[in-house]
Amino acid sequence: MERTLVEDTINKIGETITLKGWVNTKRDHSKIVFIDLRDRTGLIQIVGTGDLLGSLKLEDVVSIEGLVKARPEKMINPDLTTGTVEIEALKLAVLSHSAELPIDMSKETLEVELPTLLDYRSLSFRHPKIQAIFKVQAVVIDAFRRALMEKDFLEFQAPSIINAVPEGGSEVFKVDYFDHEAYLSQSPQLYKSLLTTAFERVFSVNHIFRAEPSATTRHLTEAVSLDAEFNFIESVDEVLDMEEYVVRYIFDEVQQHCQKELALFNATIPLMSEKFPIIKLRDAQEIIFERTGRDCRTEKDLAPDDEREICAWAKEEKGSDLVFVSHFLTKKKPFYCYPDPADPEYALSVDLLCRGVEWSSGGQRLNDYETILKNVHEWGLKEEDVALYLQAFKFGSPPLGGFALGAERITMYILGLKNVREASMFPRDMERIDLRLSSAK
Ligand code: AMO
Repeated sequence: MERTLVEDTINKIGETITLKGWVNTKRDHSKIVFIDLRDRTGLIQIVGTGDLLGSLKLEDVVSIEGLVKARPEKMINPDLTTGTVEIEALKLAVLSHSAELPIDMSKETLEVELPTLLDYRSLSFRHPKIQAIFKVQAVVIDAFRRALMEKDFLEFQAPSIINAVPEGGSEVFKVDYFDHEAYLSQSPQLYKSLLTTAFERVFSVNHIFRAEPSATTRHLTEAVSLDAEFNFIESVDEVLDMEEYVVRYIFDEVQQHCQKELALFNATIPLMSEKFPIIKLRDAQEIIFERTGRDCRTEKDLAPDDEREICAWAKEEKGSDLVFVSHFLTKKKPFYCYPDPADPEYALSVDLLCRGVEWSSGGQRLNDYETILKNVHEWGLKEEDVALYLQAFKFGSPPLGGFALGAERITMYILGLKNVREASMFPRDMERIDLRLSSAK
């Protein structure tokens, strides 16, 4: 008999159907046994005799033929999409046996510490709440793509092995590349910018690698970056408008397609005012000083506490969970950033913060070949390392800008997860490349 999916059972009352899936939970009353069967579309209650279902173990894979019955009014389970029906099991075939489970998968929330959850990643993926995280993430990434395709952007594939370090400094992984030294890409920045000189509008969904020796709840060593870049801009405002459009598009899609998933986490879409507020770094620092007495006015960047504070301010004063912070010190930003002509010590670079953390960086980029070349030297880079980039700007290059959003951070802060590792299927950090490095020694 053809397979029926769990979510379709509610329309098949009175029919005999075949369901296939995993035994998610089991309540054994000896003569009568209840199981919740799980497939990719959800959970459904199956009831059968002890003789038929009694020997089943959790995570066994089964094919069950059964009769779909409407549940009596008082037995309806409002927490289950299939809560109006149950299946009376008639026939059972076990397709695959599961070994005894090392973690209890039957709870609504997995009650294990994060390291254990990651140690048993193949299993934890089967838990409805963990699946919800990656459903939301898939919708976020898909929405990012579609938002930009609707604006005529072309998707490109960025290389992961690169010869230069565009974002500056220390946090790179070196690669032994035949007889040469290469790096894992920190960002597709130089590629997306140079591509605009041919395609005008480009975006990519790609992995970035950061050898940050810090074990925070917000940093991975490999993350998914949602990058966009475009040219013929009149000013940096166009970049911010584009980013705001993309973020709103993402939220709309999550709101539309992830109701069930948001409910599982008791999560809501971030609060948005009519226009995302924008504030200069220095003004943000003044506000933080006024609100908390903490003096960060000489700092080059916002510390985590400052980010939280300025988000609290934006929410209270502007009715927005999102806030753009602009004008970081030019000298502290990468060589390609565009200094504000009115105040060149500060760059037209802009971070987007939401719910207390940075979700993206972006801004206007230099497009004048001579200025870029001058900066390459001033920033201590080797001309030959960025030769391809320079070439693009030598031969005609309109004003440009762009931004990059972190896919894991968006997922984490939409759902209110405590650790960014929960929002990465296979998180890499200082202590883990699938297996725990400390125990692998
Ligand atoms: P930046 O370095 O700020 O900007 O990165 C952009 C966004 O990517 C995410 N992100 C990370 N997420 C998890 N773990 C990490 N280690 C990590 N590093 C970055 C964050 C961050 O805001 N070239 C610029 C972008 C641009 O200007 O277009 C860049 O790389 O959400």
